[in-house]
Amino acid sequence: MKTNAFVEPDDVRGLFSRALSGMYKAEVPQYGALLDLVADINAKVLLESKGLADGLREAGQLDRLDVERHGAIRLGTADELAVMRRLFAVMGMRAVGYYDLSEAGVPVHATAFRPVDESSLKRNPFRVFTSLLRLELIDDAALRQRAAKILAERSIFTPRCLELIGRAERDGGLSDQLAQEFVAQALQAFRWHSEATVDIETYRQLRASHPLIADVVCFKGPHINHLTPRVLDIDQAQAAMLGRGIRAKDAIEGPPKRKCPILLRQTSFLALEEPIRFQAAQAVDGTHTARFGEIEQRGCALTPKGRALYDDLLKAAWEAARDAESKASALARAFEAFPDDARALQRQGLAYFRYSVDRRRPGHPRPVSADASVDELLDRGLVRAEPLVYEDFLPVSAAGIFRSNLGSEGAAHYNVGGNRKAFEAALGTSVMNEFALYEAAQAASLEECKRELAHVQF
Ligand code: OOG
Ligand code: NI
Repeated sequence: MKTNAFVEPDDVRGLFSRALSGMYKAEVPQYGALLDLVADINAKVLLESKGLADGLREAGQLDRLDVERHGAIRLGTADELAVMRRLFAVMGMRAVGYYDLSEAGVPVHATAFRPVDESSLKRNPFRVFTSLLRLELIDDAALRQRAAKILAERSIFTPRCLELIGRAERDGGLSDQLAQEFVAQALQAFRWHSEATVDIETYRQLRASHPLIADVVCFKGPHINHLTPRVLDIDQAQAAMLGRGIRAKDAIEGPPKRKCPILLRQTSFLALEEPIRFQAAQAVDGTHTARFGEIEQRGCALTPKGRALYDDLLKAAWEAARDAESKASALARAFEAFPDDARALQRQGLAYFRYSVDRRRPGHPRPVSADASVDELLDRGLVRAEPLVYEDFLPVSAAGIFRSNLGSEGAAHYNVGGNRKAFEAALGTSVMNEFALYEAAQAASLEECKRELAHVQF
């Protein structure tokens, strides 16, 4: 078979993301309502702010907005994670970043599967926050072994899904028909199961250890637990959610509202209580909460220096705040120390940018030397700088999202720290470094500018 007969991984990802969204809409109607709400707000914001619309269009962000979303799953075993990596690779998604959530009392570590090339991100930046349960954090040895045994007995991928992953790896891609089939089969691993694989007593014991452990261990598969569209104004969205009677989380995670958005701001509505049938001689009914809705606003990616400042200010705000209300004002106060205009962020090396030759200003008499600094190019108006969008996640925010959706039992403390080595051993490869990806994108854009400026006759 010729290579050009294969569907592009970007297109497989597009198909999968659309199919997953359709499935989740059918399973959780509130998600559909949330998509409508976000589409309304985005249309309104774009209409009201021509500057924002132009900026997004130029940065290639406008077209991807309608298809942009992330989801999350929680896996139980190293094998599940290894196969999930291969499944996502068929869709052009790689594991980026390591997130240790144990520090925040959640017994998992995680990565984000996402596209990494600029052209792929522009097409469809679908990402999946993928956690792996750390069974070693269950104190009770008998319960730990029980959980491991239950997990070892399940198989979350259909045999045909495994076959098609192997086929894609062997042949280097999938034909149109096989790609469609792959999407349908892959989807099975993400669907909801209203029947538990355990009896209610086992469920309760695992739940008492940590609600997340019950969520991972007691079901046939790692049901997608939320899908998050990208909104252009999260404060408006939060107000609109409350206005439509959606029980949103009380505070927005991440940085406060700013003129020049950074990183990621997120809010969610609470998990649904869903009827579950438990195993027993005579099936027993109960409930479980796992699935929820979330929206997010994305801002620019920060350098390690910018990120360190963000982490410090967030910590200072938390220490200063006594309750939810004072948290919002403490956050706003703390972040006064974070420059809030693009040029200052650029000059101080706090954020990443994509540089492009500014063709709106004709007539530059002096040639540009190959070693001209970015500042010089910007000051002379030869290049423009667009912030690079943050494509990843924030561990403190993620922990807040986990906590708000797992129920009140989840007040565990683990003092073990992360274990990236074990995570990467399970994954079967090392995770990519997100800073290196932004750095490379920024450097490539600057190189391109210099190449153009060396040739262009103004
Ligand atoms: C994942 C929570 C993390 C986010 O947006 O930070 C996440 C989960 O609850 O499984 O999705
Ligand atoms: Ni999320």
